[in-house]
Amino acid sequence: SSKSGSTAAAVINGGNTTSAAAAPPQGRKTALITGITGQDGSYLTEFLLNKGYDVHGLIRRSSNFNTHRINHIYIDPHNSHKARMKLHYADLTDASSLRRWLDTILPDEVYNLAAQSHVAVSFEIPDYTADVVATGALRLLEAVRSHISATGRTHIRYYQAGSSEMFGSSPPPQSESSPFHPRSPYAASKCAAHWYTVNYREAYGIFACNGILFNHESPRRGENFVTRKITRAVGRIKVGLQNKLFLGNLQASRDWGFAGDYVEAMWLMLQQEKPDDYVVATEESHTVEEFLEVAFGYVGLKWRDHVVIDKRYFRPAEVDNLKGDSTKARRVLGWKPKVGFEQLVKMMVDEDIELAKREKVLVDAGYMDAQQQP
Ligand code: NDP
Ligand code: GDR
Repeated sequence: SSKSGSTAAAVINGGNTTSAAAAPPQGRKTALITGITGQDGSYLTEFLLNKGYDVHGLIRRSSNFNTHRINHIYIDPHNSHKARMKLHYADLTDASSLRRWLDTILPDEVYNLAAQSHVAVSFEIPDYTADVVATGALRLLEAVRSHISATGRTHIRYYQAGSSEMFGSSPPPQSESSPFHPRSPYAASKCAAHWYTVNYREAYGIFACNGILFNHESPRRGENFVTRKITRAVGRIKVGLQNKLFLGNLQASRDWGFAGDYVEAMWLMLQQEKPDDYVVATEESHTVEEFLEVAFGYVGLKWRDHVVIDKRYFRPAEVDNLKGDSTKARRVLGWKPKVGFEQLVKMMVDEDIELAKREKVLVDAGYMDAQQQP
C-alpha cells in the first residue's frame, strides 16, 4: 500500500513529527486496533504481528492494569526499539483522542473492536452502551473520514466488529440478507454501528467493512460470558475450589466458534478489492445445556450435580437461536473455521483446569481465599 508516512504527519502536527509518526520500513503495514486488550484484540494482534504488521492499540484508562491478555507480546519500548506493538491511551467516548492517534500513527488498517460487549450488562447501562458501541463507532468513522480528507490517505481501510446479536429474533439460519431484529440495547447499538459503517462507505467511498461475527470463544474469553463461566467452574470444581455454578437460561442456542479462527476473517475482509459485509460462523448451533454436557462430561463430572438456576441471569428479552449461514465468507474470502465445537470446549476446559491448579496452590499456601470466585 502507498504510505504518505512522515510527510502527512508533519503537515498535521505542524512540522512536529513524533517518534510514533515515523514511517515504518517500506512495505510494512500499520494497523490500529481499538479494544486491543479484549479477547479478539489479543488474537488479532498476534495474527497481524505474524504477518509483519506494526500494531498500535488504543487502551482506556483503568484503575487496574487491563493488559493481561497482551502482556505476553508486550515489549517495553524503553528496552527495545524492536517493539512492533505499541499502546496509547484513548477512548471511544473521546473523539479528539481518536483523531489524534489516527494522525500520529497513520494506519493502513483500522479495526474497531472496542465495545461494552456484554449483552446482559447492556440492560443495566443502556445509555453508556449506546455511547461506546453506536456513537463510538460513529466517532471513529468520522475521525477516519476527516483524517482522510486532511491527509489524502484514501487507501486506509476500516473494519467494524458487528454481531450476530443484530439478528436477534430473526429465524435461523441467519445470513447477510436476514433482517435485523435486535433484542437488547447492545444489539440495537451494534445495528446503528453497522448502518453508520455502510453509510460512510456509500457517502464518502471509505473502504469500510462490517464483519457480522457469531459467538466466538477461547481460553481468553471474559469470565462472565457463559462459555468461560462454565469452563472456569469446571476447572475449579474439579480441583475442589468450588461446588455450585449459578446460571440462567440453558435452552438458548448459539453458533460457537474459536476466536483465533475469527480474527483471520476480519483481516481477509480488508484484503479484498471491494469493501463489503460478511457473516462469519461455524454453521453449527448448540444449547447452553449441550455446552454443559461436553464441558463437565470431559472431566468425568455431571453438570446436574453442580448447576443451580438463578433468575438474575435471565435477560429481559432473550435471543433464542443463532445459527449462521457463512456461505459468502467461505466463497469470497476462502475462510472456514478450523476448530469445531467439542475441540473448543475441551481447549477451554484444559486451560481452566491448569488455571484452577495454580489457584489451588495459592489457596493451600494461604495466599488466596477458596471462596474467592471469578
Ligand atoms: P471484549 O469485551 O473481550 O473486549 C472489548 C474491548 O473493548 C476491551 O479491550 C475493552 O477494554 C474495550 N473497551 C470497552 N469500552 C471501551 C471504551 N469506552 N473505549 C475504548 N475501549 C473500550 O470483547 P471481544 O474481544 O469478545 O469482542 C470484540 C468486539 O467484537 C466487540 O466489539 C464485541 O462487541 C464484538 N463481538 C464479539 C463477539 C464474540 O463472540 N466475542 C461476537 C460478535 C461481535 P478493557 O479491556 O479496558 O475493558
Ligand atoms: P451472548 O453471550 O449474549 O450470546 O453475547 P453470553 O455468553 O453472555 O450468553 C450466551 C447465552 O447464555 C445464556 N446464559 C448466560 N449468559 C451469561 N453471560 N451468564 C450466565 O450465567 C448465563 N446463563 C445462561 C444467555 O442468556 C445467552 O442466551 C456474546 C457477546 O460476546 C457479544 O458481545 C457478542 O456480540 C455475541 O456473543 C455474538
